Amino acid sequence: IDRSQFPPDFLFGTATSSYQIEGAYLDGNKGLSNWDVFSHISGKIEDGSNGDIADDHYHRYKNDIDLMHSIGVNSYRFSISWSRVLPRGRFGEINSEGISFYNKLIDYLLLKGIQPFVTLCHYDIPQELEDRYGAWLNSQIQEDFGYFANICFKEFGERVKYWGTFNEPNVMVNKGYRSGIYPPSRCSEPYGNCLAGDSNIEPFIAAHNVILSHATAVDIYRKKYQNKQGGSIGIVMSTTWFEPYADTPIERMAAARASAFEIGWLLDPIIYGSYPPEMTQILGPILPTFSSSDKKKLTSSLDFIGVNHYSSLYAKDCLFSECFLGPFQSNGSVLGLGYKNGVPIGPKTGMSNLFVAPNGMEKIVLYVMERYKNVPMFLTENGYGQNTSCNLSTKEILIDEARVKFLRSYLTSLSNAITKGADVRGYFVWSLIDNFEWLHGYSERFGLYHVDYKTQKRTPKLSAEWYKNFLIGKEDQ
Ligand code: GCO
Repeated sequence: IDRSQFPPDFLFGTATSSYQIEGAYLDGNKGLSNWDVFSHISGKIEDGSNGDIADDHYHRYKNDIDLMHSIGVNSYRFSISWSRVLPRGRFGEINSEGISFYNKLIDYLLLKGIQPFVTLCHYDIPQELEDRYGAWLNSQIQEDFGYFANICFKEFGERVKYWGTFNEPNVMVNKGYRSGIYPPSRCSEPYGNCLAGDSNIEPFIAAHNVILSHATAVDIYRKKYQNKQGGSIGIVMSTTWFEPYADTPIERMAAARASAFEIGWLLDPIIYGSYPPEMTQILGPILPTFSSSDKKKLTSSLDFIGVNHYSSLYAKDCLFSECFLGPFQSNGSVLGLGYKNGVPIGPKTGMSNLFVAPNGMEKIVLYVMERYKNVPMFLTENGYGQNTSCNLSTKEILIDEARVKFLRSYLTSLSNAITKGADVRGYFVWSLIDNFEWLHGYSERFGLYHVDYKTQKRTPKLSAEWYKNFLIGKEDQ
C-alpha cells in the first residue's frame, strides 16, 4: 500500500480522546466528569486504574504534537473535555483555563501544520448533569449540549474546520444503559435499575436525546458559524462488519438487521429524519418518536459520517432460530459472534471482541456509502490493541509487527473501497500514544508510541516508524 493510492488532499492522522489521555483531572479548575467518578468506584476498571493522570497530556501536549509532527501526519483527531470547559455543565461559569488549554493545543497544532479534527463528546460529560437530571435520559441535555457546542464553535471555530458532535454514541448508550458497564451503570448486574430485554427503554431514550442533541448543535453551527468559519460537522459511529453466520436468507437478514441496529439507529434519523424500518418493525412503540419539527431539524443534519472500524463479527439470527441473547440485548435479535465452529473470523488481537478481518473495512465503507447516498466519510478510528497484562517485555511491545501488518492490510482494504467510488476523505490511526483503554485500564495498548506510565516517557514503536514511512511515500516493504 502506498500513500499515492489515496486522494492528494486526504487527511492522515492519529486519534485520541480527552479522558483517555489528558489526566490532570482536577487541574486548571476542571470539574468532575462522569468518567472521573465512575473510574474511582472500586471494581469498575479491570486493573483498578483511572484517568487521573493518564498520559499527562494536559501538561505534555506540545511534546505529543511534536511526536505527531515527526510522524508527518496532517491532522489530529482529539476531543474536548466538556467538564474542563464547563466544570458544572450549565450550572456554573465557563472555565477560562479550560478554554485556554484548548486554544494552546489548537494553536500549536496549526503551527506544526496539523489540522484539528475535534470531537465534542467522547463519552465524558460533567458529572453534575448526571446528578441533577439524569443526563442522557432527560431532554434537558439537548439544550445543554447545544450551549456547550456553541461555546466551542465560538472560541475555536475560526481555527477548527472539522467538528464531530459525538463519538460512538451507539456504544455510549448501549454500555451506559443496556449492559451498564459504562457510566451511568444503568442495568448492570444485578439488574437493579431497569427492565430486561426490549422492555428496557432507557437505551432508546438516551439515544433519542443524543440524536436531538446532535441536531441542536448542528443547527447552531449552521445558523451562526458555518458560513463565516467554513468548516464541516458530522458524527462518529462505531461500526462492525457483520458477516452472515451461514449463507442463508435468514442469516443474511440477521446481518442486515444487526447493521441497521448498530449504525442506522442514529444515522437514519440524522440523515433521513426517522428510525430505520428494520428497527421500527421489531421494536414498534418502544422507540420514541420524532415530532415534525424534530424531523425537519434532523434531516441531513450532517456534512460527513465518521466511521470507526476495527473488526468484523458473524451475525447469527435469533429471531427465527433459538439462541440465548442475554437479558439486556436489543440488536434486532442477532448474536454477534467472533467464532464459527471454534475458528475465529480472523486472527485474534489483544481485545477479545476484535479480530483482524481487513476485508470488513471495504465492506463497511461500501455499506455506509450505499445506505447514505455517498455522504462524505472519514475513517475516524482504526487500530490494533495489544494486551500487555501478561508481562510482555518492552521489546515485545515496541516491535509491534502485528500492528504494522494490521494497519497495512486495513489501509489496502480502505483504498479498495475508494477505488469503488466511496467518498472517503481521511483516515486516523487509533491511537497516537498508549492510553487509558476504558474498562481495560492501561493493560491494553493501542499506541504508535509506547508510554511508560511511571516516567511518562514516550517511545516510538515499529508502527510509528512504518506510518511515517508510509506518509512520506517510501516504498512499503
Ligand atoms: C471509541 C473507542 C476508543 C477506544 C478504541 C479502542 O469510543 O472511540 O472506544 O475510545 O479506545 O476504540 O478500543
